[in-house]
Amino acid sequence: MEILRYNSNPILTKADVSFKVNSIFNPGAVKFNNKYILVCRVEMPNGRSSFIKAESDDGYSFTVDKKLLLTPESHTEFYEYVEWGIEDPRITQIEDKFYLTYTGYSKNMPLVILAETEDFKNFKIHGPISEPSNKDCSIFPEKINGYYWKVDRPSAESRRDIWVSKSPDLIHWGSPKIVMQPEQGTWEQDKIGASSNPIRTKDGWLMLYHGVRGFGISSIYKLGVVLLDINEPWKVIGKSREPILSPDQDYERIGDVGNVVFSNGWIVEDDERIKVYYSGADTNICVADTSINELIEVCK
Ligand code: BMA
Repeated sequence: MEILRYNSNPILTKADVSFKVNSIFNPGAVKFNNKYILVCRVEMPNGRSSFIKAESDDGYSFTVDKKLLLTPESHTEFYEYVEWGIEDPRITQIEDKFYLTYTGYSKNMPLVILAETEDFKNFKIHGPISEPSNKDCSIFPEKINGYYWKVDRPSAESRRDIWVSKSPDLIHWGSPKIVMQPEQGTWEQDKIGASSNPIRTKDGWLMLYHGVRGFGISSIYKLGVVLLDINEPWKVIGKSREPILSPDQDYERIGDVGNVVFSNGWIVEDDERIKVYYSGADTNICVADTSINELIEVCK
């Protein structure tokens, strides 16, 4: 099963940004006040990334803000952890607040930064919630057994596995547990990482992840999906045996980093259909359609 690409992809490119950027890609996604909100990564001409907001009434046609939303410089007291850029935000709503987890990149290596907002205008930046190297972090949308939980992807030696950990306050994290490691001899054999925020379904937590396999001098990034136990989120109930999206179209094959489909956000509609926001070749923003049921079926 492959999720269904929108026929007017890509929906955003650097031509939609009112000032000079190298690329716009890897957005976090959420619905707020009946609008579709994307917090997009823009790579600036100097090669460092910031975030910009794009808004839409229908989830396909987006208008990009005229100015940046968050920059390394917004991180005053945490600047030394983001000096080389902020990348790949995931957004989770818990009650009235939106929590952004993203990569802070600097000479101190990539690590996870947490920020919160209620209006996508004012942000409270909490700073690093992991040590380096760590990426691909997303927070579960509700407490499990009295704790907040996050999924992330620490790097140790040559290992690139998905882990969960828990927190009483979203700031202090502990009790790490491994969730899954790349399956050798397959499309995901070199590294995996959480893509979307996990969503609650009747069968478990549903989450997109990306898998990478190196070929010669390049790596191919594809998307898979996994179902985690509702009460013990480190337990995998099932996962897709084949990717649900692989680079195939020119806008996924050709760009700054070719042969990449990468997602860090999706939006679930009231009828349980899902818009998966993703980027082709680290260069643009695309959308694809699927549903909770279809994704659960491929995990079983
Ligand atoms: C990952 C991250 C993503 C990027 C992907 C493919 O390690 O850096 O931002 O989309 O590689 O290049």
